[in-house]
Amino acid sequence: MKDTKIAKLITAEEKRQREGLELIPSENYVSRDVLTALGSVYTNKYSEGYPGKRYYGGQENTDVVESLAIERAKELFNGDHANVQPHSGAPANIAVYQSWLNLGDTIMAMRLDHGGHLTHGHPVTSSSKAYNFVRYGMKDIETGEIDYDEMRAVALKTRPKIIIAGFSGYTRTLDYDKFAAIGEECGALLMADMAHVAGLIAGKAIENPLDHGFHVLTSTTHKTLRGPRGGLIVSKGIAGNTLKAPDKTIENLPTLIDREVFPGFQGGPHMHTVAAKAVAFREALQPEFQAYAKQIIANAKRLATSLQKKGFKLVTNGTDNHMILIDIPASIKGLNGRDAQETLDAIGLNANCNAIPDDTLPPYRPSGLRLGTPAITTRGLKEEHMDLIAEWMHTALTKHSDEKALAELKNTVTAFSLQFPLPSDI
Ligand code: DSN
Repeated sequence: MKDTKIAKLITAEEKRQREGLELIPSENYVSRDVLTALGSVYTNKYSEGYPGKRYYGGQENTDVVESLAIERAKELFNGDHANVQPHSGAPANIAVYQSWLNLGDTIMAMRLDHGGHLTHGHPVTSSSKAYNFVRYGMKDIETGEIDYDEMRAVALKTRPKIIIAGFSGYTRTLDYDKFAAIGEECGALLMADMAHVAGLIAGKAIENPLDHGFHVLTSTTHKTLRGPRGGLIVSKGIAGNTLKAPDKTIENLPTLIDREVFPGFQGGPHMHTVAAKAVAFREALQPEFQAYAKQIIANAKRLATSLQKKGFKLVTNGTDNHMILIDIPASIKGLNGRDAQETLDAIGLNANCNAIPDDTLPPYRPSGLRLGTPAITTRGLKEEHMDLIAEWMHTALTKHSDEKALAELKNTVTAFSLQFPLPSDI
């Protein structure tokens, strides 16, 4: 590479990733094939429109690439239709909102302080200004159980047009049948924002909302799903002519969504990313992906138990998925989530600070530390390694001002991590 500054920074980032362990639950390590597709000449091509209906010429290859990505996504998630063009999860969510709602309509989503995502109506986002958000949340923070009775009561009173199941900071299982029953009773579109758990669904380690009465799934493609950074929408319904505005019916969802992604919200798709999504979807269709998905959960459960044995207080007292949320002030006196993140960064364990329910600390220095096992599972770590990670975390956080102890731990983590190559190195 002629740009030596950037070349050095790529090498430095490869080293950082090889010598540490990625515990941020929304990150992963992609295969060499995904990187090859991302770095391909498809980045040179404009492809506004959809396969067979483009606004530029020269689409004989892009049409096949996008069609493969669509067919593989449908197969992975048991959908009637897939749109693989959203640039990420936020555009995917906005495209669904805009395809189904009028300005001012009501959406029901998880309380943000109980794990709901920014795009589910956080006051700082544009969707919060366009739509009216109502909430459901946990009945009991100790178990994480959702208060479905209250959810139903609020839904019947406010009549949301969309109910969203999904989160970026929740560690328990959602009961999709209960969501579907409430949605049916109040006539709402059922949308699952599965960004965090898409790989667990694709790997059949947890239930697929589309098999439980949901109408549409949105996702990113780079978390548990282990593809390039990007977005995805899979729905029920029948695709029709995108040039004509159809009635807002469930059957017409594919057409409504396609029109809203392009030209409604985005311009040209990023075809190099679409090619990399197709590669990742093929990988997720292989039997070994199911073993990976199950191992993510087994690792998360073991890590949760190991951390509890070391005295860490976990929000909901455990996990059913890939994610763990630690209440840091309740675990280590005098530390908050950001202190913990920075201390662990120093020894090569990367996690991220996160708010906990009813957090009294501000978002930049919240009480929680969010961990996840997708990336370390990709790397090949198993249950027994979780005990080591819990041990290192405990030592680092209890000796957080002991530079010598942290330097020794950094060496230990580096030596350990180098035994598990990145998939792109294999
Ligand atoms: N930023 C993602 C996460 O870390 O959960 C969600 O968009």
